Amino acid sequence: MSTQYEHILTSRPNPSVALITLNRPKALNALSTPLFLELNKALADADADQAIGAIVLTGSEKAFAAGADIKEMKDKEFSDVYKNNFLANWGEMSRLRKPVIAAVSGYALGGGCELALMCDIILASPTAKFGQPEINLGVIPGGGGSQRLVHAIGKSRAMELVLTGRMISAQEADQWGMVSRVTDNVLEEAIKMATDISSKGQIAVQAGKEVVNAAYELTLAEGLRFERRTFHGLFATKDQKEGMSAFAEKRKAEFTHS
Ligand code: CO8
Repeated sequence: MSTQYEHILTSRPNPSVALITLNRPKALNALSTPLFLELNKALADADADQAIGAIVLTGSEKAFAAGADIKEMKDKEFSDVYKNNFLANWGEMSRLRKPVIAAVSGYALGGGCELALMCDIILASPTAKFGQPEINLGVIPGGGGSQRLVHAIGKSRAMELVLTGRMISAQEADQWGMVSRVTDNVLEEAIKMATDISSKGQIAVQAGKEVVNAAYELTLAEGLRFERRTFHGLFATKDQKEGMSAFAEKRKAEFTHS
């Protein structure tokens, strides 16, 4: 993780956790194409690094990200965005196999809210504000918000956010089930959670992520079958033998991710 970036910061709070911080403070971390190219590279590197078990994505105190960069978008024409498939590579996050935890403080608006929704777990600080204000710009969400919000908070609430552009507080997002929880030390808690996840067998963690995400795509019967087959498959791993033996022998499991 030694690559130098202009729009993000990368670090390792500990050897098993990658921390990526969006870093365009003057623009409230507005998401631009150059920022996404860097973010995609940092995410792919962390995903490929065998020592890393989980990734934390955060912004600043004031903004996780205040949306796609409106100044970059404002003069684009249909022919540009269609021909160049604008935003198509902004969703790389959802192809990662390792879990990503969003630690959200301040504004998570438009593409910022959608980026948080692409993560596997969202932790929010009490200052977090979520919203899809694209309607005020004459457009609609373009990074998955209209779809992922329906799954996360239901149609009526998703429709309200998309059609009014209203911002909701961390507390409301919590009540609506959009975030895992609200916590004062959001980054610290996210790193702690990522460290905890990294201490599990990574094959089981990746399988857990895969089966939960399958619920978005499959019918209940297909999802249950996929979960059971994946569960069966884990009996081929050393981590299953170690985890269950350790329980029986009343000791802590030493997973080898194999
Ligand atoms: N794009 C570009 N610049 C921005 C953005 C943005 N989204 N948000 C803030 N900035 C800039 C401001 O222009 C300002 O720059 P400058 O100092 O040069 O004038 C600086 O950040 C600080 O912003 P403000 O002065 O406005 O700060 P305030 O504290 O007064 O207000 C707000 C904060 C309420 C967050 C306000 O900045 C705001 O409303 N921002 C725009 C929010 C928005 O509409 N977001 C949706 C954008 S459209 C979108 O996201 C489409 C999604 C596409 C898919 C993405 C896939 C992941």
